[in-house]
Amino acid sequence: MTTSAAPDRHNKPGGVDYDVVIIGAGFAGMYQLHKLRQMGMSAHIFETGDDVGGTWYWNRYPGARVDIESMEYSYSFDDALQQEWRWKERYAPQPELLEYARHVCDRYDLARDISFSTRVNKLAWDDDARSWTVSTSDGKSTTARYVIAATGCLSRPSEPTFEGMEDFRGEMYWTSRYPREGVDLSGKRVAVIGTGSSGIQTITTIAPEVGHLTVFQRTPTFAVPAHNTRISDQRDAEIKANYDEIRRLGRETTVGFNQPPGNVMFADVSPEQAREDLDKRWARGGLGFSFGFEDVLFEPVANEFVADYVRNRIREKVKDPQTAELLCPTSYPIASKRMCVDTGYFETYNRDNVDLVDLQTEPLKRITETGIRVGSREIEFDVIIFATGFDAMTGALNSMDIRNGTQTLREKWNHGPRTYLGLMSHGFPNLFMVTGPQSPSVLSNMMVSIEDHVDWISQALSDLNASGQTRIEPAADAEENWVHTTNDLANLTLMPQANSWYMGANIPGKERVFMPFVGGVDTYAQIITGVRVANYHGFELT
Ligand code: NA7
Repeated sequence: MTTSAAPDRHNKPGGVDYDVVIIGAGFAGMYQLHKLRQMGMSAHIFETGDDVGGTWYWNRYPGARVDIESMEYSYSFDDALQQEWRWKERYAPQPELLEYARHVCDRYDLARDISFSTRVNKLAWDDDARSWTVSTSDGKSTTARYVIAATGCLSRPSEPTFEGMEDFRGEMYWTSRYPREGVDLSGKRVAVIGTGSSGIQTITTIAPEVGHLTVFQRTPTFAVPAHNTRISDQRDAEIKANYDEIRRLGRETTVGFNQPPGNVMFADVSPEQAREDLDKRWARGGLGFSFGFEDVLFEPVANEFVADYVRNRIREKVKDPQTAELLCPTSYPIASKRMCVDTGYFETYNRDNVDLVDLQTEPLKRITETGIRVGSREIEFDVIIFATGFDAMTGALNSMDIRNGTQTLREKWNHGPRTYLGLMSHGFPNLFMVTGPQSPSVLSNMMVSIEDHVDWISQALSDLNASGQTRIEPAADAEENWVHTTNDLANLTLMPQANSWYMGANIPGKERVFMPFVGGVDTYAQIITGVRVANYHGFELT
């Protein structure tokens, strides 16, 4: 599926080429296309990559794996699809996720409406024609009544420049753009910069293969064991027999996936009971670990107790006490940065061929012809792997030149994103975002948030069509209220205390503002449904 379909211009009576242009053929864009087709609307996807899959197309680094259980990190919109697809592992690796994306693409015959290897550079709104002109990297432009940005929350890599990079004579790779044919690292001296999810998965996977591995850590990470395993036929059958119920229960949580029941306040249990609960969650593994106490993200004492529990686990795993202390996060509340799910990450530092460099005590000075200079020493490398993360949530949208005639979206969002419900932004009519900033998105099982948004947007378009209306835009005051609501909710929690990508703090110069909606997917789903039922309250439909 590496062909690039030429857009089939529909030249609809309204004067536009398509009812809808969708940007991105990841999980959001694919479902959106399928849904619009079912509604009888003409739609076309432009996708930068030469295949579907989004995140799972780009992130091919060693050990790349999802951190929500695959049986829940998958589409629920079609029972036949979820019954027929057989996930092999509790946490699917990247190749399996990409295979799933391709299967979905084939199953619903999506590729005929996708232009691959075609990046959207510019969007220009024409209020008289009530259409968007979409300019793409092939030099063409296409018009559409509506545009849906399914551009992903972690799709714009952050590639910090280090002095001297251009001098390095070895090989350099970025986890978010890792070569699809892989890299032979055997026997080589390898550096990994960054210890977020991508870094720790890469480190754990390549350590046994490389000659020597040096990890450059700026901030240590809280990681919970995945306890990854193959999914037995029995387990698969059990889940599939109860899939509807499992999906429903997942949607009724704040995070969009099932986890052991919590609903207790830390203050209401004894330290022994608290420890017992954490032991159980640790033994179960996965991101559900941090949801034992309802107040863990609100109450510093509760948070510190859970953080201390994890630090002690790290100390148990890492033999060298000095290295163990360096790996223990102390500078931010637990779960205020995205937690990682690991498979033997901390134990990797017990290997003779793995070293840790703490960039807080030995700052990274520059990259040289032969390696990296930190503190007062230079370490030689054959390969440097950058696992430095993403310009999250707003990066992909701001990388396009989106104009409404008087302003660009980038200018409007200069001091942080401004949206109504994370779905649209005032001044930019007929432009929807799937899992946009100020929606739950990255704080949830993305598949649930994607389906919720695609369903809402599709229903809105269907209602507009039915009433003969062709323009939708959030009102300025509704947007203002939502921006305040999302900020106020975030400020109730400990989350803004961390220098996280949720806060934009990983990008120099980016406005420090908490971007996702912290109120939970369950509450959020009720809000957007309520808005729709109340005749699109806060939106202006004309
Ligand atoms: P993350 O979680 O943003 O991790 C990036 C890592 O790179 C993190 O440890 C950063 O340290 C580090 N980093 C970034 N810039 C630098 C510079 N200039 N110098 C040294 N170290 C740096 O991205 P991932 O790709 O790992 O994971 C993203 C999400 O994907 C993850 O949360 C899951 O949802 C899946 P910092 O912490 O900023 O000090």
